[in-house]
Amino acid sequence: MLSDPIVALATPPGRAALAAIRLSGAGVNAVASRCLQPFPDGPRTVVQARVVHPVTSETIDRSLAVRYAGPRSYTGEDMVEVFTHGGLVVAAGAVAAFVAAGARPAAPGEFTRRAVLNGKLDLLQAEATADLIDAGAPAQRRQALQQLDRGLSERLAALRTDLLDLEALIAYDIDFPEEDDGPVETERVTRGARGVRERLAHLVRTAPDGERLREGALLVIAGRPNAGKSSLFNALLGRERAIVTEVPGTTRDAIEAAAVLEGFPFRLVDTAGLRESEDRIERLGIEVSRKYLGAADLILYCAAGGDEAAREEFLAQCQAPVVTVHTKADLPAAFPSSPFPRVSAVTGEGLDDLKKKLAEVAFGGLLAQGDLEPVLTRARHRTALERALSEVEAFEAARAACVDTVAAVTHLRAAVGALDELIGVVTPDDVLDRVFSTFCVGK
Ligand SMILES: Nc1nc2c(ncn2[C@@H]2O[C@H](COP(=O)(O)OP(=O)(O)OP(=O)(O)O)[C@@H](O)[C@H]2O)c(=O)[nH]1
Ligand SMILES: [Mg+2]
Repeated sequence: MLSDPIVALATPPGRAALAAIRLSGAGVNAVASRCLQPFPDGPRTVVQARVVHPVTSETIDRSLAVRYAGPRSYTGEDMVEVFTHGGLVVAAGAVAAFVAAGARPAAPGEFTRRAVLNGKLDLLQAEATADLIDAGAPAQRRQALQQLDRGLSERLAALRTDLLDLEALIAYDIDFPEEDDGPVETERVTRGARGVRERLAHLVRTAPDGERLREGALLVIAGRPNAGKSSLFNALLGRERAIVTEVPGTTRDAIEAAAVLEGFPFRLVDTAGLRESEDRIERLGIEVSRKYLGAADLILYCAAGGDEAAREEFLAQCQAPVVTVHTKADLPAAFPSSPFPRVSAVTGEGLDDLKKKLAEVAFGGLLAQGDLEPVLTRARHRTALERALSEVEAFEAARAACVDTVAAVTHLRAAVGALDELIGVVTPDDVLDRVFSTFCVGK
């Protein structure tokens, strides 16, 4: 059943002042009124109510309760929200009472899924809701909020309208060819198609930056043994996560940790120092380093001086952009003539500039366009828009080759279809399943 009454704890279980419980669905008032005394007599009025078990009549907590009448609610259905005391026992007991009264425990993301099905949110906004909750860096929050405010949706809706207009223009041409005023109309179609193609291509180009923003940029710290990689890793992270010793070859395995630098999300990876080694474990570690280097969005190379040849050799193998620094800048022997920025994990010298530099290299595209431009943040977005783009290109090619207009128009239809699926106008169940599978229960 798509609208049966569901219940979930919307806040994490554990010691806290309050817990929020949500119920939604047809007949939810009847269910909730069996547990809430008194039950709010009108929508959007908060009442102080006892939560009572419907079978045992035991009082579980004193709460605040509010109800919403559909469609003016988050899901678009009748809803009830109850704020109980927090902790492990109270909220769970209240949820159990609502279940005993006839509500079903909600699946992850089920509230938001209903909001989408009832037209309260489109699919991009639903994804943005999850991104907002998962945001670990301010830049991720800003991006998610912008998407929730329909930044990307509006951009796509405008593209969709233009595609439909183009189709209408051509349909008119098919229906009334004798009224065709010739080259003017043809030019309008050509211009229209080009405009849509360019805007689609522009959005597709934002995908690498956008996906990196959602997932965090993979920043791999590399260099010779003892160069100070683990020390720099710890300094960027702001805590002692990796072991540091004066023995070259200390780090044997890759260590990954999330960090926010200049407001942007990074996944920092400390690696085993690169050298020829007889030690079997160290060799395995160096193998792991190479795998990470292959996947990196960005590499931070720690040069320790006197290893210029090693650095050149290393750079030749890297695909990702490399930022080089001279480590241990506080030591008197620290290569005063080095061409690279100097940093010290001990004194903190150069660290702020390094963070800025890393954010610039990893997220330069986003920094340049500010927060105002919507970007594609998921593979789902990218594949849909790539499909729309190739259909528009196929339309242009078909027209250039003087293919039958009716046949050419099917490409425009297909492009609209790709956008519809992306926005969630028509969305197959398996797409919805995939989007909502990663949601929190209660959202
Ligand atoms: N004075 C000074 N010493 C440093 C600095 N960074 C690292 N060291 C020292 O250099 C030695 C090696 O540091 P690590 O951070 O373990 O170097 P690593 O590159 O991770 O070494 P491996 O894991 O063996 O490849 C340790 O004795 C650190 O205390 C620095 O900025 N200043
Ligand atoms: Mg190390």
